[in-house]
Amino acid sequence: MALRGGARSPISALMKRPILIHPDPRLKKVAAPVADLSDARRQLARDMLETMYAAPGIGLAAPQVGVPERLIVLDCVKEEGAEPQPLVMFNPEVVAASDELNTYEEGCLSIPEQYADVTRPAEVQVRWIDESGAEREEEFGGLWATCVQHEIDHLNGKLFIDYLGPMKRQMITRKMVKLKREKAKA
Ligand code: K1U
Ligand code: ZN
Repeated sequence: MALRGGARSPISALMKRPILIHPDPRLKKVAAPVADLSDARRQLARDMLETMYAAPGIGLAAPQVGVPERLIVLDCVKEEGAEPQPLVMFNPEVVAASDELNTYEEGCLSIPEQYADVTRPAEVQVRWIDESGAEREEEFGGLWATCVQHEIDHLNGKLFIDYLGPMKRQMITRKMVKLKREKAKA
């Protein structure tokens, strides 16, 4: 008899996953390309969206939940009551970037409560595989462009603080070490 909601059922509950906090060696590794879209990977993508919305955040990359694979999720719709626009991207890559730059005050769910200005291309063309296995390509601007670049950086072991000077980066890292020590004690 098939077990409803059991281990082999496609119906499984969404699970919020713990987010790794910097410094952590798993956040510094280059993630591996995704070779095939298994049910487990689709479930991971749904869990990541659940984790991102709950945080709350506008993006999340698989290495942030301890999975070293090239998968990101994002939804940059911030207005209260607006229709959500979740995007799931397997193996995302920037195929073109504008010369025009944009500076945005970035945050990171792996570096809580720290923000800094980062300058990146204002528009990017991104190619990825969606959750149905189809190849997609789209141009992003504004916050979407900033966020998708921030998330792809996570897949390459790069954090937004790597764009800052050594003094500022070290100061933020020390704060995070202290935060993790306090969390471990609590
Ligand atoms: O990758 C992450 O750590 C998520 C990060 C994405 C991001 C934020 C800002 C610029 C670029 C990329 C976040 O979502 S931090 C939280 C955040 O920015 C936010 C949270 C609630 C509402 C609006 C924004
Ligand atoms: Zn981040």
